[in-house]
Amino acid sequence: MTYQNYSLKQLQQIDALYHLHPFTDHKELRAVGSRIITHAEGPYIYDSEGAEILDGMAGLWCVNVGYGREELAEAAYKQMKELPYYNSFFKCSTPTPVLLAKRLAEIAPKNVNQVFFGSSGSEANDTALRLVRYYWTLEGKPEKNRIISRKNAYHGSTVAGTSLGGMDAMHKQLGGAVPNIVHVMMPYAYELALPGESDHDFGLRAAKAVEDAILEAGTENVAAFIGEPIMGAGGVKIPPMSYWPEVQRICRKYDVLLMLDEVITGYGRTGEWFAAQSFGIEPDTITTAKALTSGYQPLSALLVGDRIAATLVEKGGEFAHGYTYAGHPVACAVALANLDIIEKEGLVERVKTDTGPYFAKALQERIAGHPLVGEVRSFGLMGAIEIVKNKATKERFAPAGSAAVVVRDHAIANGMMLRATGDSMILSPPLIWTRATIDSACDRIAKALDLAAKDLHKT
Ligand code: PXG
Repeated sequence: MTYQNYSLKQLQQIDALYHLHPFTDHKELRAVGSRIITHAEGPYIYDSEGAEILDGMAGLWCVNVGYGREELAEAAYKQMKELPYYNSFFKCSTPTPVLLAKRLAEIAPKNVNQVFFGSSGSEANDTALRLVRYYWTLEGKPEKNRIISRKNAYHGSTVAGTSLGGMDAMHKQLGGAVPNIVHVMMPYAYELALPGESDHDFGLRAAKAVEDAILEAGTENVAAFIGEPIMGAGGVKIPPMSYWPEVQRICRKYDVLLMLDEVITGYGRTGEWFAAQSFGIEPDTITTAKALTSGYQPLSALLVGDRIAATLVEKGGEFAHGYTYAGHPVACAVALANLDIIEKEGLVERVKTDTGPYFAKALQERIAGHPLVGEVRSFGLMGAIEIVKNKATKERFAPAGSAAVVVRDHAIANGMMLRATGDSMILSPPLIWTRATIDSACDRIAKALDLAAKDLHKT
């Protein structure tokens, strides 16, 4: 590897000179220098100073089978030698996307049987947006094109992704969103439930916000509702179990399509192949990416339900949309090998019956009682730790998000990679974590919380 001829300092200097990073304040980064991750194995990442860090984020919500999987490297190598690339346009196909599409149809909810490939979650959501609006045009209702989304949602960073998403900071920089997308409240009980309101009732009230938005726009104008089953980048916001079935009932009542963004929740994280199955719903589209290849290759798959697919096939003519790398043979080969690993090792079942419940219990017993922690929550192997100044009043430290960064920095220094989103500490580990890994993570997090408490009360 040629990078080994460079010192850490040199790599950081070159990084600062030439590399614009995503979601980054470049002046700030250049002042401190980037953390350079050089290799990884199993649940651990290693940086250029040799530190071993337990990766609580599975890369960026994606490395579900962990690092260092020979099978995936071999699948890519074999496919690259045989056929590194050919397109899926002009009535052509290659073997691996064909087989992957079938495999995805088999594990998806039963009403979902078609697949459109891309290279990223953002691209897949762009496809989804175009597809649902095209669907209603084909059905003779072109005015039915409004999309209802949620505040604080994350659906990617392209123009369509940002427009669908509900992140204020992103909208402010956009200079004009895709028209006719509105955002309603998110189902986050800890902050938004009324005093004395049960979780169940709060879930129904949050779903009612979707109904209100449909009625306000007029049902004849609403194409679809889009949501992450569990909001990820927005801070692992887990809805009450009453929410999704009620949203689905409302969508069906007003003939509004249901679009689920499972870029984070797909492929086992919630203890089912898809969170749609965890919440018992049958969406019209499911956006997936990330863990489809465990991040070893860039690949997304928009899973398309029978209702939309039937219209597209029967009446759609040429759908003038697609990407050069749609159905990339190497990425699809890696995805097939990745699904083999998940299946062979029973990782989805393990999250559901073993590590998921153990993770919830460990967070509750070992972390929730800490004076800095307002609440812990988890579903399968995704979780959050809410940082507060005052447990009883839920008062936060000022400025917003600053305390979580202090916790995160101590966590990383103590060998634990996790993410700070606002005042939430986020965990989304590889599905290979065992009970022992969860225990070790809790040790490191507890220590980081203690050190952060000292710092925060000093200031
Ligand atoms: N939808 C959801 C629900 C996502 O979480 C995307 C779409 C976009 O996927 P691509 O592959 O285009 O990035 C995502 C991506 C974070 C963070 O800070 C989260 C994502 C991406 C970058 C950062 O938690 N999620």
